[in-house]
Amino acid sequence: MEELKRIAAIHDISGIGKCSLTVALPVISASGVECACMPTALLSTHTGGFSNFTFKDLSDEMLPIARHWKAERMEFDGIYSGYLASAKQAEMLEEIIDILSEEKTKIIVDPVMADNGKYYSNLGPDMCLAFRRLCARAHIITPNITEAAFLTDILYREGPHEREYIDSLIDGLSKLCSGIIVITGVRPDEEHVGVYAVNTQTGETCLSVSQAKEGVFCGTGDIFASAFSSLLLRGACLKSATETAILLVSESIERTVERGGLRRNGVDFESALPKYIKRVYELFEK
Ligand code: PXL
Repeated sequence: MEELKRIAAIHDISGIGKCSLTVALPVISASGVECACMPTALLSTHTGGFSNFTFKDLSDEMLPIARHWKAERMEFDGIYSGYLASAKQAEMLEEIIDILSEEKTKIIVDPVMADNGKYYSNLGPDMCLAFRRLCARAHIITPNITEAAFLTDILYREGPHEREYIDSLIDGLSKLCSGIIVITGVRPDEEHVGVYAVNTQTGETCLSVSQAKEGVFCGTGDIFASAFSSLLLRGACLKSATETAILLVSESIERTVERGGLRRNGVDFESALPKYIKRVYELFEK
């Protein structure tokens, strides 16, 4: 039987809004991978669409957690980072990677800092500089279009995205990261949205899209990256990992649109998980 893989998920916990650890933990578990949680900050809600949210930086806990895990001889197949409290914390993450990683460990960096052409509240260009350094350590990066544009100093463009624009982002990102680059939120035309993935080592590429829905859906980048990274770690090929992760996101969005609830509360990934788990089962255990 296949050995259980373990990912250290290094994200904030936002109590409300279904993003970061509150989706990484269930999605990584549903993918058949153990999820060890290292919270970077504790918030009452995420920072998009809510005002007066509480925010506690947990930087002081992170190195002691990493040292304890190391002392307990915990091994990690993946270290997957998302939303970080500050640029200083991003520098600390480099030290944490040094403590926790081994030869086999894949480093996954989701440079969470911006969307729709703007930085998230509390974050700015210093975060972008820190993420450029982290991307150099990563085997997999999963920026959205805005983050890809900021990281490469290329002008942000709303969709539809021409092929040359996506190629220029990939070209810029491949100077920062020599592994797998996945750009999310790519709109090849008015009707579709999805991701473009490139393995810079093999040249393999994959565009996976679904029907676009009006508006912004919080947390979908985290759902995608959690599923995609887990599936790749379990040995799925780039195409299967991309398509299976995209289906989880698009089905979560469909349920949310049917329900018609507040967008800032996150998507109904819970209703989409049973079908996702069945697909994961078919990929690996059938
Ligand atoms: O999903 C990205 C994300 C994660 N964590 C926090 C956020 C956001 C996006 O707004 O505010 C706290």
